[in-house]
Amino acid sequence: MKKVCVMGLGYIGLPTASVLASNGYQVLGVDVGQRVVDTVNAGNIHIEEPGLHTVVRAAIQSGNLRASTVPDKADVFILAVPTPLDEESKKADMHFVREAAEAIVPYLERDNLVILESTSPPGTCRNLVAPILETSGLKVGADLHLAHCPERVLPGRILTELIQNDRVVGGVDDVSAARAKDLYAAFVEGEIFLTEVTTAEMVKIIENTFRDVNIALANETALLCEQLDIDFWEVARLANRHPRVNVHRTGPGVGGHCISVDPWFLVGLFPETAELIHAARRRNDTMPAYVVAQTMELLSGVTRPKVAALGLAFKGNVDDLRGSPSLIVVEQLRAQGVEVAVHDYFVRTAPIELAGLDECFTGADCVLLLTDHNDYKYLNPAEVVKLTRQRVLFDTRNLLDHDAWRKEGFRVKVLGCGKE
Ligand code: SAJ
Repeated sequence: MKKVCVMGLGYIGLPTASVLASNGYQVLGVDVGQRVVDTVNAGNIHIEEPGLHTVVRAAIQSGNLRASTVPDKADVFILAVPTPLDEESKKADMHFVREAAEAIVPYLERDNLVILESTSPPGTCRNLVAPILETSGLKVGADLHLAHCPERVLPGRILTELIQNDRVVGGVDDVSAARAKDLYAAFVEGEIFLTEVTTAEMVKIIENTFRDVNIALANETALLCEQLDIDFWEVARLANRHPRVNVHRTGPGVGGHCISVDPWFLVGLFPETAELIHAARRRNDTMPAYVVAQTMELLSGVTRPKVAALGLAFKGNVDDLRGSPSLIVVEQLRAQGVEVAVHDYFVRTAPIELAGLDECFTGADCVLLLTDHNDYKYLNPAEVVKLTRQRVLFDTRNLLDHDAWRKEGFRVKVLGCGKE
């Protein structure tokens, strides 16, 4: 039986550790948090993810999964620690990767395989991880194997996507890539593609950068359409009839912990060259303030205005608040003296107080739709109108049935539409 040591028991490390354990590997999960270790050893979980509790409990009961704060000798080491963005420098904060790599050095033996799963700036395996591993006296590529296998799973669907998604595996040499493929082949049903290590790092970053740049183009197009007094959504719908065009959706900004973060890793490495990527990031980051300015315009002349903000999560149908543009919009409106009541169908705990729908609408001068949770489509404007003070709707996601709201006397503003 092969021994695997997984460094980091978060959103990626814990599911990976428990899936490997349920496929017959003997897995030690390592985390710096004693509470995390105790929780996992008791067969419980410290993060929300559908199906994860069952897999972890089974893995612990089988005896194949154990958690600890210290690593141990193993055949394979997987680094699955966070790589956050340093908000000051806008560069990747690599201290978790550095510390995890340093922590396994005393346990490394000839022929071990080390895999970096964390999304990292291209060059990390060769320039940061390999030199740390070589302080063991073993040479990467000769005595040790090193590969990058970036995670690509969507929170909420992690266990399914961990198994079904295709994987890209990049090795410092062919043997490293082949050895890493053998490990993932134990549970991955998608295709596994082998490549060179820095290429694999770039693949992951460019997937999310591609999306960010396309969303920036949609946002900029929406601003242009507003100036032209035309409708962005009509422009996008018709342009997308072209077989090679896919205009993305405009919105109040780009949130989450991936798309709004990863492009900075390239800008941080190559500030001179990554001009387009930087400009796209800046464009997307202007959107919350633009929505605030438009809302203030809709509220002009209103004394002691109140806004009913719908949706706090960073995107529809999830409870995740990380990097949510809705939070920025709410904070900026409040900073301008607007009373904002916030509703969300999914979010349970938030840094700001949440309200029920009725409480939210009562006395509101503007209904501001920020997150495209599907359930908002079923709001009945004939009921909403009984509670609000003024009949104004600002839909930043083009989600609602605008004719139905207009029928109840609402003035309807849609982000990207010049004409109301
Ligand atoms: N958004 C728009 N307009 C669009 C699409 C998205 O404004 O047309 C906004 C969303 O509202 C949200 C943000 O962008 O605020 C990001 O949402 P998303 O659904 O595009 O992406 P994430 O962050 O949930 O997950 C992404 C995925 N990557 C790609 O689609 C290339 C996922 O597959 C990755 O696993 C994940 O990043 C990750 O972990 O890197």
